[in-house]
Amino acid sequence: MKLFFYIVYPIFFFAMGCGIYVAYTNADTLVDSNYYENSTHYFQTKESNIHQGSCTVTAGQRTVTLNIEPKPVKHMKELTFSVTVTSCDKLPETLLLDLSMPGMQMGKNQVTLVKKSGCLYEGKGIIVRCMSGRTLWQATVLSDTLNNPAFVFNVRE
Ligand SMILES: [Cu+2]
Repeated sequence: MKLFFYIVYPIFFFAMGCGIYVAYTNADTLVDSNYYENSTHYFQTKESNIHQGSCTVTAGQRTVTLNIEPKPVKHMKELTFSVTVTSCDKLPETLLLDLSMPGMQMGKNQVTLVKKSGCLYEGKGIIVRCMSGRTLWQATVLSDTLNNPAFVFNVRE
């Protein structure tokens, strides 16, 4: 009987050791290394009230502010999108603003924002009316330097 435990115990601990080893080596694929960064980004993309004023998100040391005129922001109307970045050093003369619907595949809709003065970028575009009746849209500044800041807002009738 004693001999039986002498054999079973090493096998048991070996199996446990293997389990811990596998858990450690797989840990990186299960949990994002920038988990905290991603979660803060999530809170940044909560809905903003674009109808009252501009919306600001922070991107590292910079802040990115989106404004859409005229207000309230409506579908099928020519809109002026302005993005102000502080500070805007090392940024190109144009930025792309991607208009999409969260969780929905819409046609590609991108507005080219041209640097007007200082750190202000401006461009014109149209937000189409969605067949589903949903009005939640997301405007994303496509810039790796800025960590692709996104603004989520509801478009009015
Ligand atoms: Cu849609």
